Amino acid sequence: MALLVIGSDRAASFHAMARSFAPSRDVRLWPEAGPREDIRYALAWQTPAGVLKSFPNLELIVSVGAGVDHLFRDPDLPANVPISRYVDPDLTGRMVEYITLHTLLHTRRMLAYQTLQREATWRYLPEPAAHQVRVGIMGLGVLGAASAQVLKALGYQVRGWGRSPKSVDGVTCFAGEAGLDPFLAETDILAVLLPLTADTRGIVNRDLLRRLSRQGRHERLPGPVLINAGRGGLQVESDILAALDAGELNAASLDVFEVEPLPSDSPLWRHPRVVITPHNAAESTSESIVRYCLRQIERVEQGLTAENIVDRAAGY
Ligand code: NDP
Ligand code: OXD
Repeated sequence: MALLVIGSDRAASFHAMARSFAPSRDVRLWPEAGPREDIRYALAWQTPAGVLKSFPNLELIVSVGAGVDHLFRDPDLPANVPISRYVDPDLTGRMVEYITLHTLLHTRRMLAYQTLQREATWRYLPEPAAHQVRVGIMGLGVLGAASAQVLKALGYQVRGWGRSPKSVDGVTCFAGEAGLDPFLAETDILAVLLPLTADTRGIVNRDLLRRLSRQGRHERLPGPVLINAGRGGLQVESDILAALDAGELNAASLDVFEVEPLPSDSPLWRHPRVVITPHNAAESTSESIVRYCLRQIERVEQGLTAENIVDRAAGY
């Protein structure tokens, strides 16, 4: 009944913590897996292709991340083993902070104030009140819905878009292909919290950015803003740069990139209206991840289903 920790740069620390939190449990660290048939559970992130399939008694994969696109890169990912993705209030809270911080940063014109500060210029800039700004959240799941509630409490007009119809208190909800255009047309600040799947890859492209609201382009909010904390594969970076330079997009806060770490020669680093963070919008602590994993294993051993099971067909 061993747990294997595999495929994360924090694997050694997960392994040590799991052993200390559950001293009676057999916890192994890849590649020291021991006899393959012993492995029942895996705590995994970017696993080498084909390895998980080689454990004949694997019963549960726990994803180190809330997103599971990294696991699906393995073409031999065992099809019949459930995947529990990491969902935790600590991670959710951090993402809510990130989305709120960057929404406020752009509506309160902080990039422009930083430029004025560098020039020692004392000047008032027109700023919209929260109630004048429409924030559209693409991906109204665990993280999107929690962010929506806090933005709503700050007074923003909040819209959300997802795959299936939703009802979220105080949020105007749109769904599916048919809902995308009306959603974008009412969005001044687009916050992207989608998973990366076959359907969402490259969705944040020039065409989509052009469909954002044009009403937001008045002196208090000079143009639409993009915040992406979902996955880099959702965005087309050359299109974001072109949209910024063409005035179709006023600014962007990006936490995730097509290639990570973001290469030092990417023009995004030096763009005056782009804020870059190194994929840490919602850092997940090792302790929370390990405790989550052990909880899921306990559930399985009690005959319960693990929580937050990934829908294989949908890819998230
Ligand atoms: P959830 O699975 O709870 O929510 C995903 C949302 O996206 C759902 O509302 C879902 O719709 C919607 N969605 C999925 N596919 C489509 C589609 N094709 N069209 C429209 N909507 C779609 O995920 P979380 O909120 O927990 O996490 C979202 C993502 O955030 C993760 O997948 C991960 O990539 C990223 N992330 C980034 C972090 C960072 O530090 N930058 C940290 C943690 C996560 P529906 O409601 O209908 O299912
Ligand atoms: C995640 C992440 O998916 O950190 O949890 O990106």
